[in-house]
Amino acid sequence: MTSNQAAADPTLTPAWAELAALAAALDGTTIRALCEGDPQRLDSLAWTGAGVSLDATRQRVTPDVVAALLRLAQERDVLARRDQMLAGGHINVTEDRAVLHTALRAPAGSALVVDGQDVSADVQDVLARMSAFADDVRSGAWMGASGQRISAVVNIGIGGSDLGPAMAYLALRHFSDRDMTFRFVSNVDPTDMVEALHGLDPAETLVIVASKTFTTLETMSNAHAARDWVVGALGEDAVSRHFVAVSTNAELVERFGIDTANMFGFWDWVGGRYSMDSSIGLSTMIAIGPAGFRDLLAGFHAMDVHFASAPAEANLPLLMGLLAVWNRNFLGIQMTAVLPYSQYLSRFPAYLQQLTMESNGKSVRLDGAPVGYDTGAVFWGEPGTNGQHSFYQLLHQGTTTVACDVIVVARSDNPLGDQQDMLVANALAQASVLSMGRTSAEVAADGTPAALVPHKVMPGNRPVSVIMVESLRPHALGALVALYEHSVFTQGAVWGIDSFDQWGVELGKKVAMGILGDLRAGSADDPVLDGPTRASVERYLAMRG
Ligand code: G6Q
Repeated sequence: MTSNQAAADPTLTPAWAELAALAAALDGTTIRALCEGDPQRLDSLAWTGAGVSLDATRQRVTPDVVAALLRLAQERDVLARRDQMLAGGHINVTEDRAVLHTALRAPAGSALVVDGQDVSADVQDVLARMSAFADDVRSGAWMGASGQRISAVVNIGIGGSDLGPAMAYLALRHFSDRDMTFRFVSNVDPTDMVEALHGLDPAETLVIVASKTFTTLETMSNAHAARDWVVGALGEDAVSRHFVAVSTNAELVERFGIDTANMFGFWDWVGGRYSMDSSIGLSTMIAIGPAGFRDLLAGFHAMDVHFASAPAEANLPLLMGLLAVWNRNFLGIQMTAVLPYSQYLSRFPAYLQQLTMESNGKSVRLDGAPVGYDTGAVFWGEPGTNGQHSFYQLLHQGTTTVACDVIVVARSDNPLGDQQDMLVANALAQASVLSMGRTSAEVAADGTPAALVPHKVMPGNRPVSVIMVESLRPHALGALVALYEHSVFTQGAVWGIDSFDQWGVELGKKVAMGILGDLRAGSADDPVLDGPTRASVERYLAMRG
């Protein structure tokens, strides 16, 4: 083994071998047995940081496992890599870029110079412009072309330019201006656009075209459709009053007809899925106001500071990421269900799907060699209690073990009788049943007929983390998102992969453009089409008529 191999391959570290041995020794030991056997567990497996509490007592781990995971982090230089990221090192190796979403929420005067550029001054400059604009829209000082106040904002973007703003708008709706309507259009399916514009008055609508590149097929098609809608009603001159852009591409923004004075920039060191706190969050800022947005940024920053400075053994994102590595690589768990017990967080699982799977769904290491171990898990989920009445059956009794993140918001912004207690009772009940289960003896002791006993046994032993925040004010949402961001970073650093590129999504886009040419020509003769695709094109052309 060369030292390069050892540096690239986590399985060659002593801690990896130690963890494998610990996993073998724990085989057959249930979470319930671990909890019953260690009354101190609560003290050693629950942590708090930046207002977020992470309770890992229901994970299938012992304090020894956590200690070995921390050694793995050390042997993998995770914290050194974290410091490199925070200092603007080009840790996105395949794109040769810095990864600096943390700079987006650093307080003014943070004095970070990267690649010769004063990053913090740039960030504050854009934030100030966004704030002035958001205030103008909210106060009515910014008017549409016919002098009417803006009452609706339509954000057009996709992927990282949609999921964050759409998730955040729902999550922070309680803090939003209720006199305004916010809609989010992402899909190239024309239905998305048509339904989003339904009932809106172009004279009172502001369209935000959110696209880092300003070339994305879906976004540009939808932006042109919205442009036609506005121009059809108000004339060509209305474009500059009804469209603003969030982009890094001034040239294309201008060509679209948007005044670059109304363009809010960001930088190539902000990855799409890490951009909800950049100017991509303009719709969020208009919805909750600049002060609310600053509170959101402060929450992100509080978790950044925690990640940067808390000791490893009490560092939430580090520990959460390491537990994910344990579940994935040593317990062989392939999926994580995100189960927010908060209706406001109903799009949070979708948001996390991109953050986690686009970041860590990789199968080559930084040095280009194939990984010989599992990387990113599948993330999915739905808010509780709804999920309980649908897919939880599989979580409880299916043959696939799914790790669960149960997210609890302690205080409701909408108290209604004791419904909040009902909600939290359900969250904690699920966390308990998933992890502790119910044995056949316990089921039988309830007087269950013998034939039914095996059907009612709950195997338990599903690893569960309970993540709790006091309330869902913007600060808490920021801290929660940053927790997952840094957990994703930690996993990627252990695995030695590039968590910040996304080459796997490129080829499909290119192939689609080729097929689009065929569909426009109405022909399936293209020799580059593979057999099944040619047949599907023919079937589609016949059905389309
Ligand atoms: C995220 C990805 C991707 C991106 C979209 C939209 O990390 O890069 O989801 O955000 O493809 O790209 P544009 O903002 O350039 O339109």
